[in-house]
Amino acid sequence: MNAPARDLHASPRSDWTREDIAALFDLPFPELMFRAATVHRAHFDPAQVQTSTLISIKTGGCPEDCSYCTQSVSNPTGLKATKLMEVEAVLTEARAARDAGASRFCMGAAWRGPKDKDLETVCAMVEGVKALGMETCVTLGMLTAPQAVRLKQSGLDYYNHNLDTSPEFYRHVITTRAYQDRLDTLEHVRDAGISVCCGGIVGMGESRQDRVGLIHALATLPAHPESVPVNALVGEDTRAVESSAKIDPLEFVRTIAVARITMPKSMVRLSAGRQEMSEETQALCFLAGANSIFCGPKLLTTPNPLADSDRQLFEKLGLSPMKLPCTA
Ligand code: SAM
Ligand code: DTB
Ligand code: SF4
Repeated sequence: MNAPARDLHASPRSDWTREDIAALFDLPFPELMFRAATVHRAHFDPAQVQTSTLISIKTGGCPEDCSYCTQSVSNPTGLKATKLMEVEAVLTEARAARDAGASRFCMGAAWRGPKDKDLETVCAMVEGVKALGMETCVTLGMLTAPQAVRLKQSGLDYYNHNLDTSPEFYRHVITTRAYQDRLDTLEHVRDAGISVCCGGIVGMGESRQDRVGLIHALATLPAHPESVPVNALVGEDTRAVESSAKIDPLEFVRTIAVARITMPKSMVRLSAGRQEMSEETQALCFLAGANSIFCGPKLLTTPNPLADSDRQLFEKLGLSPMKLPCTA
């Protein structure tokens, strides 16, 4: 076992090397799970799982060519493009999500980046959702520094912007924006004082080395993202789905475990892909240190487990929804 265990109470490291991370991925599964579960317990109650609800406030017709995305015009999925929702309609959905137990409401728009006029509408949504007592998160594509400051003024808690994959594999996934563009947006968000939600997708035909590269890029950011969503590729009729085999469930669990060990204080979110996952795989993800999920029947455009089946799963596993305020 080449990956040395670290002092659990040391402050989170930002100097991980690719070799360190590859060595973690290579650990025998029981050792990897033990280490991840130990790190998880040092910072969180492993029986508590934070729940967020997603809503697509502007769907489809996106000019970016992300090969995995059902909302890109480069993937003719037949998805109907919509206009930006009205503020009141969004608040009605937020109330329902809160009453169903979600502590965070995440609003996603299929944009390359927001126009300033649309940003004002999103800011009104953020203010309204905050007034309901929920945490807020938005994902609107690339942001300029002043746009990030404007979102902060509206009270936004989190901005989701993913690195998606390793720097090397990135060009196989998206050509209309660069990895550096993503890093720039993350810097604007962090500088504005908004918490960062940043992760990626696995199962797009990338290699183990690319998964190592993704975790390395996340764990060596100037500060670890407060939330790290790990998505398994979902959807139909996209170029990524057509050209890649499904990720092996145990490799997905390993990715969660390595994210937990390298970013010990972050919320690690078991994100897209739960609908296709067995209860056993989800249980292994929670053992590996995942402590957040999306709840509700839909992600942005694709299905997610129904509230009842998540309730049953939580009951079987003795898990409970994390109470606000959570630590991230
Ligand atoms: N347009 C914005 C952007 O790209 O930042 C916001 C929305 S986008 C849907 C947010 C993230 O969701 C993507 O970066 C990607 O990591 C994830 N995602 C999108 N489509 C996915 C899919 N089909 N399967 C898994 N994850 C997906
Ligand atoms: C993230 O990393 N995963 C969520 C959220 N951030 C916005 C999105 C998942 C989208 C899955 C595909 C869909 O439903 O369109
Ligand atoms: Fe557009 Fe975001 Fe989808 Fe890329 S991931 S096509 S930027 S909505």
